[in-house]
Amino acid sequence: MVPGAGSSLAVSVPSFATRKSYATGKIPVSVAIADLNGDGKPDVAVANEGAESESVSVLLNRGDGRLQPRRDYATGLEPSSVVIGDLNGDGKLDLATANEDNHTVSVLLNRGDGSFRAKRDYPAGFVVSLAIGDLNGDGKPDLAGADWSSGSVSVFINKGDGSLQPKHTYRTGTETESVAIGDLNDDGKPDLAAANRYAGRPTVSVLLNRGDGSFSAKHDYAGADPVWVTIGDLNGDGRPELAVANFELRSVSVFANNGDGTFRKRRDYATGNGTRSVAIGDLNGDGRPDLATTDLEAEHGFGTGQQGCWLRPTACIRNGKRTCTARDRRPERRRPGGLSDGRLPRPLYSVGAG
Ligand SMILES: [Ca+2]
Ligand SMILES: [Ca+2]
Ligand SMILES: [Ca+2]
Ligand SMILES: [Ca+2]
Repeated sequence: MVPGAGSSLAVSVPSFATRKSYATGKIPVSVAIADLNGDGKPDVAVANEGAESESVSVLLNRGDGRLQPRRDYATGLEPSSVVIGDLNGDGKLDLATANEDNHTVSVLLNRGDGSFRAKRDYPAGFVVSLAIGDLNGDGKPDLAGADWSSGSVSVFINKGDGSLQPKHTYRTGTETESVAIGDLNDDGKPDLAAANRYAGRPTVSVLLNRGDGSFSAKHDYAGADPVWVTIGDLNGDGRPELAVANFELRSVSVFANNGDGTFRKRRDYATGNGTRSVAIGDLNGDGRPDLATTDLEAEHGFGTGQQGCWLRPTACIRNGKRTCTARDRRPERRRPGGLSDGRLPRPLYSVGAG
């Protein structure tokens, strides 16, 4: 709260109505929100990685905040991440997914009414999450993918018509889980940040844009247990920070920007257990950005080889003082506690920073 001092900002403690659930496909793991049919109301796209029904569910807004029943569109196998952007420049927002199982990116172009044409697939490597942004400054959004198995970020430049050039790969660290796009050194060109989880050397990599959508060699910062990175100005100096979720350490790290795209040592803030993703937004309307995390609570222990876990979303809101609310514990999803190859379970949901 900021009483007095001439403040006229309307400030309220954030609160949320009881959830309303809508059916998606099997194992919905990633969600993105934007106006897909051009009626001015935000719609929802969800990646469903459930076996034999891999798809994106599109749920159009009825206009009153409720959503229409889903319509599903086939993607590649095991889509773990969905992003939205106008890839072919027709003014209608399109979809792209990263597909872990057959190592592709699927692009689905909007027919113009919020329905989508059949996918087109591009070879991608083992990309586990995607970010979207215009990396080469031609006005058409491009894609960046975190490649877990090769420890790199793959950049897919848009040819302009929604088809993608072959990927360019940039070395990051080991076990790259997440990538984010934002202008980190204030030259007007979007840069990349990547979270590299490998326990032997957890790092956050920063790669600056050379200006043409190619990237300079990485600069690494020591991370804690980095599995997700997002970019946003947290201290109001106009230069974006990095906010990083630490899966097993119940924390998020904030790396403050020195102003030139280099970053200070991280500062860690406590969250819930199994923090899988983090987003930035002004949750209470005071004009200052807050952080929200998804925390997957491991009842039977990730990495122990035991079966089953319960996921409990919690919201940790930080804005001067901290409030944490834990919603009712409920079994959401069961899957092996540790994936056989050591990778993490995907997030229950992820939230774009807008
Ligand atoms: Ca809409
Ligand atoms: Ca389009
Ligand atoms: Ca571009
Ligand atoms: Ca830049």
